[in-house]
Amino acid sequence: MKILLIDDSKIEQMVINSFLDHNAHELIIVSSGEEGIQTFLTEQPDLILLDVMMPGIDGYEVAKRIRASEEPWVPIIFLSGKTSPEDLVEGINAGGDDYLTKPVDPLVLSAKLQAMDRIAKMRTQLIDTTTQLEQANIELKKLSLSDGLTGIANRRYLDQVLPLELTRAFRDRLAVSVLLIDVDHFKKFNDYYGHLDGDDCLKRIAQALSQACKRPTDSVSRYGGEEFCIILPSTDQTGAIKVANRINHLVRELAIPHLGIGPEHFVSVSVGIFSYLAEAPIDCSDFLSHADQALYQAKTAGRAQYAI
Ligand code: GH3
Ligand code: MG
Ligand code: MG
Ligand code: MG
Repeated sequence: MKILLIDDSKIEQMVINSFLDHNAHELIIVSSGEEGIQTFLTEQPDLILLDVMMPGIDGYEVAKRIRASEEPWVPIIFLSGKTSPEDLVEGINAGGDDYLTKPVDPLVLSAKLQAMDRIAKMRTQLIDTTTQLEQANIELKKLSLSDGLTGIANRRYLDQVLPLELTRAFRDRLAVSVLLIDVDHFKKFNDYYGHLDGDDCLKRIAQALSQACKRPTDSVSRYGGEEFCIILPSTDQTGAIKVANRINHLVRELAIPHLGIGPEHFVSVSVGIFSYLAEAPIDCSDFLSHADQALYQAKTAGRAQYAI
């Protein structure tokens, strides 16, 4: 352990120095409270041995200031000539973890150091475990909101985000647009190529959709089997049409053959657009059903296009 001894008495400094097993511990000695706090901050010791009566700020005050600092906890053991129970209580209240009276017995000191070291190690383990758990929780949350096949957000994510976006849009009087995207003749694609190729096709389309969205606030999610949903915050109809055009273009560029609907055919998507102008509150299902009607129009008008 790196031990910081804060004590104004030269004799006490020599005594502690002679007690310590220098193979196991490194000792840093300072003679005042002010210096002690400075050294604590710069050296980051594993343990502090702290005298109470010193010129300048006393040991209690040193302990209080150390505890009030942003630094992580280190054990503080008081070493004091003040021997009453009230002194001990004051030391513990100031943030000390133990209180030994002078003259301190070398065996007692050694045992106390050992005990504090054990506590400090357990604390470190606990912090490590907590950090790992927090990390695992973040991963789990991410997993629970993402689609296993395509890696983009899933329906649960959309269900969480959409109400917030609509509320915010209404509050700030900002437009928000939604695109519903459905793969054309996808049943026939599966029938012709099989489900594995179908899955692969969905992955590539999901990538194209993500690519079509330029703003970090845009969110692409898998809405259902071969249907996707894109929320475009702060975007009016003109902006939404741009994204829809980009989508049709990027999917065409994928050039995934679809011989299930005839020679010379490629996979395409239909897009339904709805733009909400924040004139009145709207709920999620109304918002989406407008886009669904537009999608239906794109389908009946011949697919591979968008409709409003
Ligand atoms: P339309 O152009 O009218 O949209 O025709 P469609 O065949 O795409 O529409 P329909 O909704 O009838 O069929 C969707 C098909 O999508 C049904 C199912 O075979 C396929 N599908 C849905 N989810 C998945 C999936 O996760 N993987 C694969 N491979 N296929 C899926
Ligand atoms: Mg003293
Ligand atoms: Mg469909
Ligand atoms: Mg379809």
